[in-house]
Amino acid sequence: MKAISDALLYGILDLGYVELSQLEHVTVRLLEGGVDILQLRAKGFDEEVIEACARRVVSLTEEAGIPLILNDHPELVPSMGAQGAHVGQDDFTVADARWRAGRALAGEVALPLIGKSTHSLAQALDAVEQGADYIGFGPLFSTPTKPGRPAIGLADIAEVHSNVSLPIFCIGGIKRENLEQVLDAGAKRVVVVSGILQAADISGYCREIKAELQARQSK
Ligand code: TZP
Ligand code: MG
Repeated sequence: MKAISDALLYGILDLGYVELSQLEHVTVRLLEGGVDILQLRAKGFDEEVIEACARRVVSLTEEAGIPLILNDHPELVPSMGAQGAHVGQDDFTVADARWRAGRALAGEVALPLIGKSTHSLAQALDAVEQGADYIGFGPLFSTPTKPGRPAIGLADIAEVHSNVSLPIFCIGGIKRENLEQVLDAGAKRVVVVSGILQAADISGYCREIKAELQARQSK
């Protein structure tokens, strides 16, 4: 299983953009495109639907050797065979999410990954204190994927990277067209949702972003 420290491109299977009937098809395209970690994000869907979706996707991510993260539902992590959960500022604390996600199944000790959304340097430092495994940092740009959440801009990206040694995934309105600007501001890893999911060629779009992230890393 790929380590979070090796992840550059974080993909999200967001049911706001992906039809339920297309779940496997889109997952395969994302995996072909080289996403290093995949989150299932199903805002407003019932737990039963989320469970059913996770079941459909987990064998694909497992085969690709990348972690599957559930948005908002840490308690489903063990039964779904997912690798972790992602929580927002208004959700569970990291410790609570970890406890819910880590309940042992049949005597096995699970080691869930817990990610936290952060919208400022102060929140990023707090997520470190809370023991998060990685953070999301954004939204850099305003985005219809996260309505009502104001853009934080690019100015704090360098500072958060100087002060936080956890993997930091910049997020929010990132597209192929503005990736260079985001990387110039100091980002190393990104989450791209609508840019990827609305692309005509999902795997090609991912591959281009991944290549740019890798090229920067080796500079
Ligand atoms: N959290 C902060 S911005 C965002 C989330 C979930 C949405 C990012 O989506 P997109 O479509 O890449 O702007
Ligand atoms: Mg949440």
